[in-house]
Amino acid sequence: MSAALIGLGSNLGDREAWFRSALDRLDGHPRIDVRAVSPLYETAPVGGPSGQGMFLNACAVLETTLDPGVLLRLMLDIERDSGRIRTVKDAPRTLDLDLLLYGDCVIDEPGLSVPHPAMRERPFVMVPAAAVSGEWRHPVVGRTLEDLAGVHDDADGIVLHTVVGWWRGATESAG
Ligand code: PH2
Ligand code: MG
Ligand code: MG
Repeated sequence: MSAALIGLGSNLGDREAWFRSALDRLDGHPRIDVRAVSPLYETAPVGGPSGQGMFLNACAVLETTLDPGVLLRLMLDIERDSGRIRTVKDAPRTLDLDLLLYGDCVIDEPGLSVPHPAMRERPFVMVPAAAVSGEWRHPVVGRTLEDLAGVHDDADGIVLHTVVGWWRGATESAG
């Protein structure tokens, strides 16, 4: 069993419903358990075309026996089945699922970079990541997610949206 941290983002359609169905599908997989989910945060869009809607963002901790490449392919399938259409970079999307961390693995392959290379610079990732798994150490920089999120404590445009009960009541931190 390995622990994986994933990021969820949506700014099109019923954002919360995309998150719920994605987590249901991951948790329903025989080789994946969803262990913990962060609160939902409403966040201002960073980059991409102007005029796009506000995002919901969250993070979840999975336990899985799938290797990272297989897990990522499943996540991309779920995005596609949620109506995600890839147009320009950072276009509005129904569902974005990013593989942020996989145990303490460091992977740099075409199409698979773990830790996710942009995660530390993005408060809309680090605030929910620290909330769900603050003690997890980033394997490249060796600092905890809580510590790394602290850099963004004054982050503008990150607003707590739903704290408890948005996915089967799972709100416990995985530690
Ligand atoms: N994702 C991006 C680009 N910009 N901004 C917010 N607020 N939330 C996101 O999830 C997001 C973004 C690329 O994946
Ligand atoms: Mg993303
Ligand atoms: Mg993505």
